[in-house]
Amino acid sequence: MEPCSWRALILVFFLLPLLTQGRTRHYKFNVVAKNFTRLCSPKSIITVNGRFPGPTLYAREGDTVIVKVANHVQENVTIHWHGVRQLTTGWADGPAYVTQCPIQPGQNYAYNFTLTGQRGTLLWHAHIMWQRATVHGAIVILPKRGVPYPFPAPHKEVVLVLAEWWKSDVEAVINEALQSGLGPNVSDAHTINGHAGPTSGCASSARDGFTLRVDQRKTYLLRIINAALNDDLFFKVAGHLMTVVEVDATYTKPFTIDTLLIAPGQTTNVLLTADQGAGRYLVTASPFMDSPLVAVDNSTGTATVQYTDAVSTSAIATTKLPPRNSTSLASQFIDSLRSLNSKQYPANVPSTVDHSLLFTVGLGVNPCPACTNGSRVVAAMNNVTFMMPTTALLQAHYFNMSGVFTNDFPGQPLIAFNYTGSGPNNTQTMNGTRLYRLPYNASVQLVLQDTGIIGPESHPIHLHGYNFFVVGRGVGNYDPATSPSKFNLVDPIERNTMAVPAAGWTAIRFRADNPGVWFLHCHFEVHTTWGLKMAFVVEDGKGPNESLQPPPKDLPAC
Ligand SMILES: *[C@@H]1O[C@H](CO)[C@@H](O)[C@H](O)[C@H]1NC(C)=O
Ligand SMILES: *[C@@H]1O[C@H](CO)[C@@H](O)[C@H](O)[C@H]1NC(C)=O
Ligand SMILES: *[C@@H]1O[C@H](CO)[C@@H](O)[C@H](O)[C@H]1NC(C)=O
Ligand SMILES: *[C@@H]1O[C@H](CO)[C@@H](O)[C@H](O)[C@H]1NC(C)=O
Ligand SMILES: *[C@@H]1O[C@H](CO)[C@@H](O)[C@H](O)[C@H]1NC(C)=O
Ligand SMILES: *[C@@H]1O[C@H](CO)[C@@H](O)[C@H](O)[C@H]1NC(C)=O
Ligand SMILES: *[C@@H]1O[C@H](CO)[C@@H](O)[C@H](O)[C@H]1NC(C)=O
Ligand SMILES: *[C@@H]1O[C@H](CO)[C@@H](O)[C@H](O)[C@H]1NC(C)=O
Ligand SMILES: *[C@@H]1O[C@H](CO)[C@@H](O)[C@H](O)[C@H]1NC(C)=O
Ligand SMILES: *[C@@H]1O[C@H](CO)[C@@H](O)[C@H](O)[C@H]1NC(C)=O
Ligand SMILES: *[C@@H]1O[C@H](CO)[C@@H](O)[C@H](O)[C@H]1NC(C)=O
Ligand SMILES: *[C@@H]1O[C@H](CO)[C@@H](O)[C@H](O)[C@H]1NC(C)=O
Ligand SMILES: [Cu+2]
Repeated sequence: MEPCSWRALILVFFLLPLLTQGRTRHYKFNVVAKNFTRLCSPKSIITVNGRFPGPTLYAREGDTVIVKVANHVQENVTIHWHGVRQLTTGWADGPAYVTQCPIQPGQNYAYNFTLTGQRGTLLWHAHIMWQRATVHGAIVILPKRGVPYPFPAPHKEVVLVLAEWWKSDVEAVINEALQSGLGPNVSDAHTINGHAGPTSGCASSARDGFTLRVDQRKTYLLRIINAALNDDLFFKVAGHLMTVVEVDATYTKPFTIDTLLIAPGQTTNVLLTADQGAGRYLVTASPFMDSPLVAVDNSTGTATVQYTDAVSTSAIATTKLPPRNSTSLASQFIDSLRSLNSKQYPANVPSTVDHSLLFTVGLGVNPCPACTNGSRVVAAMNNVTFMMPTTALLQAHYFNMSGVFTNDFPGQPLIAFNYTGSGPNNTQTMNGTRLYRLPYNASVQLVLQDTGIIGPESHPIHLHGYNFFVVGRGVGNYDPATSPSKFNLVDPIERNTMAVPAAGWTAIRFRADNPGVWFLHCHFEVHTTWGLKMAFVVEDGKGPNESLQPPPKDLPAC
């Protein structure tokens, strides 16, 4: 053979696959305690590498990521890569007792996964107890090398992590609530990149706060993440509009707004052009809560957009905060979201449905003689308050262990009632570790229906291992006879976390093409703790790459 053909062969069989397959990125996450003094009431917090928020994980679509997590604290730890599909690698997903036993003090575990078919912003966070309050950070997945964004290239990219800060230890907060049977204390501050901002009452100094420096007329890509535990947040930049281009690592049809809404676990990428006069502009993160019964942290987290030519002592331009109960503003934002649905990034919405499910989501009240009111607030899906097992569900599934879970999670409510009305007189729930089984590649339609038990409330529901399409949404009770006629099966938004509206419903569709055990839960941590969670078991397929991989050798044991 001619030497040049050899070279061509080397290119085709060796170099090209290397270029397109993506590289392997190694990260080391040391979970350590840190005395944190920047915010009000200095305290010891659990962090990754001593940082709050934690380090940003950068990769490209197609890359394999290996994160070695070493637990140097006294608590059990797990890390979840929120929104990463984890195709056949459920062992690396992270929720404690769902896909793995915890990494115990002194132990290590290497999370090993490949970023397939996703690009954009996601987040990682601890997935055990309330640890994710301080153990979280961004995941930035850049497009494959040479592939442009489907929007004008920004001058710079900036990660903005929104979170909640408690003066007390967070585990003490939830433990106190579990003892009393009542709701936990609300947080004391909202933060932006680990700062509460000068006006928050929770800052270390009058000059505290994250500052985003911008050049006039330049455009910035803001990668906004809501890492808060229990609060939906409105986000604004005084005097500026934002163009939404991506949510949960899927591209959207661009639309322009002055206020965006972001629920815990969601991410939103926006383009912001510095098109105002040189100056300083306030950035705000303030709560959205349209259920009057629910206590919420009313504080506003703030940051500053500062033009390079602005005088750093100049007055800051402020903005009118959205009312915390503004359902209309929230709905307007959610209704504006559409998948990009281009030739390159199509919306592959399942057009037929094999499993049509309706799950109620909401609260309940169970007897508790030792509690303050003789009862405790719990939460449930289809009236099942999920009990965490002491063996990981994925292990139990893979090794055919009996006695850990049952396969009888109800696909429909066992008792139908006026879900958004004053509700059943009996508000008790049942305990269970019940899962719902799906054959490989089944197409699923799931309607999540809020209940008015105790009071209606919005719930940001997150599905692990999948993206889903939000095909419909409405107020009141879902009506199988009339509601589907309004579904959008063309360009619905594709994401991994979406809010079920208070006293309303949301319908999602997905194809069960990822074998494993996948957690579905409210991303308000208080509701997850109370039992608003369940899991799907997705069986293996018959073809190559359609089976769950064997567990890694260093998978922690219980
Ligand atoms: C935090 O401060 C306390 C009291 O000063 C000290 O005992 C502890 O060792 C410090 N912890 C860390 C992780 O630095
Ligand atoms: C990560 O997973 C891949 C594919 O499953 C495997 O080939 C590789 O050896 C793993 N790497 C480590 C460090 O475990
Ligand atoms: C919760 O708030 C109450 C009332 O302010 C306070 O007495 C209690 O100590 C707080 N609990 C924790 C764990 O911070
Ligand atoms: C927050 O604001 C609402 C509405 O103004 C009010 O009803 C509520 O009591 C406030 N909550 C707290 C914890 O301050
Ligand atoms: C929102 O709360 C304010 C009081 O804080 C109240 O006047 C207003 O009616 C509420 N709006 C809605 C839509 O509930
Ligand atoms: C618990 O009791 C208090 C008064 O003791 C009452 O205000 C509150 O509504 C009760 N909460 C629930 C959830 O029953
Ligand atoms: C579990 O059961 C399935 C079906 O009976 C079988 O194919 C599989 O090999 C079993 N797995 C283990 C680890 O025993
Ligand atoms: C359900 O309850 C709501 C709120 O009370 C009420 O407006 C509605 O008419 C009820 N629906 C039915 C079918 O009874
Ligand atoms: C609840 O109890 C009331 C009073 O006993 C009764 O009128 C009503 O029909 C009951 N509602 C339901 C949904 O059972
Ligand atoms: C929920 O389960 C409890 C306990 O089994 C039962 O008493 C109650 O009627 C059920 N409620 C609904 C709405 O299914
Ligand atoms: C349900 O589980 C809780 C928490 O483990 C327990 O306190 C309660 O007694 C259980 N309820 C029933 C009806 O088994
Ligand atoms: C840590 O996890 C192990 C394994 O599940 C469990 O036995 C132990 O009780 C946990 N420790 C704490 C402090 O929760
Ligand atoms: Cu919830």
